[in-house]
Amino acid sequence: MCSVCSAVDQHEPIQRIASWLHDARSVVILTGAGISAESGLATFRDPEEGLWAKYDPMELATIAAFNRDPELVTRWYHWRFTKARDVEPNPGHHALACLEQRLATRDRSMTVVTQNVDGLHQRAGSKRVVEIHGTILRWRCTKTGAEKPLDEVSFDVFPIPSEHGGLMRPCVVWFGEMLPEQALAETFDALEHCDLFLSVGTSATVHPAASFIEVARAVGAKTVEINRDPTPISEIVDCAAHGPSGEILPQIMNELGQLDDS
Ligand code: BV8
Repeated sequence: MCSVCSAVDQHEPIQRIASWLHDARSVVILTGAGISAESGLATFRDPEEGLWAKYDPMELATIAAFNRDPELVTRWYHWRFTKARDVEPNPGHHALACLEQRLATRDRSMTVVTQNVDGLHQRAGSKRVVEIHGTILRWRCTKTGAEKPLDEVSFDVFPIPSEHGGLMRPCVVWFGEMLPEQALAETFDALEHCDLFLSVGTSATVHPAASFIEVARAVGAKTVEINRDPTPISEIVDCAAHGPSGEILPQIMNELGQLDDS
């Protein structure tokens, strides 16, 4: 593993990651809540001020919590999507959208596999985004599974009755629920063909997403972590850059531009 960004030379990992992106033919980028932190959205593990400070997201993001207190869980998601709608993608999101465009013009592929449900990658312009934990921007009936976009759901009463005698719930994957088959299939297809894997803004603790790096390593891909704090994969990646993704990703893109010009 190369020296960690904060340890030796802040610039060395940036240069190395940029050179790997310059030569890569198929890139998979796994993102987590950390990439949205600089947009002002709370992560799962950083304490949240205010109303939700007394709740543990790991407890609320479960089918058991919804069945036990559908009003509380519905209000939590209403609060989360209201915040997600009020914020903007940050330079980290935009850097990944630019990277996807740059690779596409060179007939190379890139897939963003996101654990986030906030839709910020798509708002930044990323085209190939796999939402492996679903999205807060679509809701469905618990009885029929019929889905609706957020702006067709009425939030006048909590919990929200569906037209079919059930309740409306967000189209997210709760702990203890299976990930969407299509999303998993697309993810494993991208992983099995990648030669470069980046883990960005995730604590690498939730499965099966936390094990995706092993699939990339098994096919010989180089692996990179860009995260504020060290995680369980920091010691196994080929290169780690620790710091804010909203700063590191644009720096990598600048370095990549210089390689293109050289
Ligand atoms: C499954 C959607 C098969 C909802 C999420 C017992 C029973 C059942 C399952 C399990 C079990 N034990 C273990 C499991 C598996 C379980 C799991 O992994 N649990 C963990 C807690 C051990 N997984 C599941 O249940 C999955 N399904 O396994 O199905 C199954 C089914 C039944 C029975 C057995 C197996 C479903 C997992 C998906 C859950 N849904 N989200 C919602 O969003 O509300 S998970 C949710 O939490 C996020 O999507 C994300 O994945 C996770 C949080 O992780 P991160 O995104 O990494 O966020 P976090 O806050 O942790 O870290 C942020 C990082 O950013 C930090 O490292 C920080 O340093 C960094 N950072 C902060 N700021 C910045 C930054 N980095 C860069 N720049 C910055 N500025």
